[in-house]
Amino acid sequence: MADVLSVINPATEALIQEVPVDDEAAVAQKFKQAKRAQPEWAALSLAERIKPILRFRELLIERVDVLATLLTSETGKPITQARNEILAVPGRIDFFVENAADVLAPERVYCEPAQALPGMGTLEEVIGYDPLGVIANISAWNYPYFVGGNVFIPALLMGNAVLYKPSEVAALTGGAIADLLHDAGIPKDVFMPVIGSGLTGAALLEQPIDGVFFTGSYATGQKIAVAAAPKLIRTQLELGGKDPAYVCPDANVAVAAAGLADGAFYNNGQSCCAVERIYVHADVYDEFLEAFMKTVKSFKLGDSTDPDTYLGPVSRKPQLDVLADQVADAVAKGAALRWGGERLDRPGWYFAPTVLTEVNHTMTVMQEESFGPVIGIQRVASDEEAVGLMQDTPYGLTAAVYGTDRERAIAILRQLKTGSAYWNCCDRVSPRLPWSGRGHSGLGATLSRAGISTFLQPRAWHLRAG
Ligand code: TXE
Repeated sequence: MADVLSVINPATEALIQEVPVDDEAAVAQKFKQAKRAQPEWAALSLAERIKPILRFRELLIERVDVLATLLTSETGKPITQARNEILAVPGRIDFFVENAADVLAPERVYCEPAQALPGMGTLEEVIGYDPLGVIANISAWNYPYFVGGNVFIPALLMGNAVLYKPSEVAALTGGAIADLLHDAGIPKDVFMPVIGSGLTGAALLEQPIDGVFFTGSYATGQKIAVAAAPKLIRTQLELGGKDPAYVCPDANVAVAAAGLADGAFYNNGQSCCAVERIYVHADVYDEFLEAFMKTVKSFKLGDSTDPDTYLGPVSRKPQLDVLADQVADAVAKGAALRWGGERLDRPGWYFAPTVLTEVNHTMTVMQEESFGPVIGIQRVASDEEAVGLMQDTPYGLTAAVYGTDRERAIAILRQLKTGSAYWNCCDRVSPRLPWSGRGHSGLGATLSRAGISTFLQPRAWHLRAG
């Protein structure tokens, strides 16, 4: 394991900072501290645990400029999108705080009156809820505030201690999140950042943790599941997708084109629920393509620190080759390259926004997660053809249908195995709804009440009055 992580600015390729890495011994020590601190944290009242979380909420807003600048520097995320991400966290905190008491409340599910026999007083059956204990929160870099906060905020509210491993691509932001929580009053040993690459993540899984909540790729998710299996602990995996969208012949084409262009290219396509495949009915194909291209060409690409920039560099250098390979594979198999298609000749890891048409499912661009500013658009002759193609993936995170007929859209979406279904919208997450994937997109759910109760385990209380 290397001693330091080199944090590089994707927009300039300059070294920002070298960050010390937690080795096996440091990880073991952090686990010990968290294990010792957790019972005291769980013994506080919910109101006492809510207080520092609300202070964290305030600090996010107060320090948004500094935090957004840091996030932009290490991931290349355009500054306006970095601010949007941070300023959306308070809404999620509000949902968690408003629902925490209800989720935690014990439920009396049965009560038997006392009988006139010795030792046979009233019998009550009550379901109580205990925290899991010390959990590992292994996180991705693409939305560190969202994907981290979806775990550590409800986990802390429910009385768990959290060992938080930010991605190596967002290590400085991970440290900043930890500082913010500590400044807000979360005890240092109750929330501990664990800094490093996948090797540090693997070392964390060696510890006798009580649950692992992972966000990242399918490939790593499988490794996490294998490492966690013998421990028999709660294991939650929020993984990638190859999310499809279908434009019906009755769609409002202008709305569909603008929405899907944003869904495909926001955060440079580096969203788990980014639109990755578009199917368009032949009746509206030409009109859609024209409107879609117009929107894509209007996106401002450039310096991530400029508030008007919509497209910055990709966050990881190796992804440039993945994208170039997908484009080359598609073109070799007959796709038409309508726009972009290559790395830009400028400093930084910039890939031109890329639109491919005449694509089909023999091409990797329609099969494997692109996770970048590349989209394939395929013409289809019917709803049935669209459904068949949308289903042709091992992933199942989200799917979208654009059209004016609600029943038709819902009938299409019902046939797809996805955790989220969108009608006339896409690339959207709500704190009130469960965020989950089917198939290779993962296990378990964050957000919604299900995403709070997942940090608890039920206990059956059989209480007989003496
Ligand atoms: O993932 P990686 P990335 C998905 C998104 C894409 C991926 C991108 O669709 O597929 O995440 O994130 C650590 N043992 N989602 O590139 O490489 C690693 O250090 C333990 C889904 O970061 O899998 C990092 O902290 N840990 C989503 C984390 O795992 C290990 C929302 C993820 O790394 C490890 C956002 C190991 N052996 C992104 N190897 C959703 N569905 O909600 C690596 N890591």
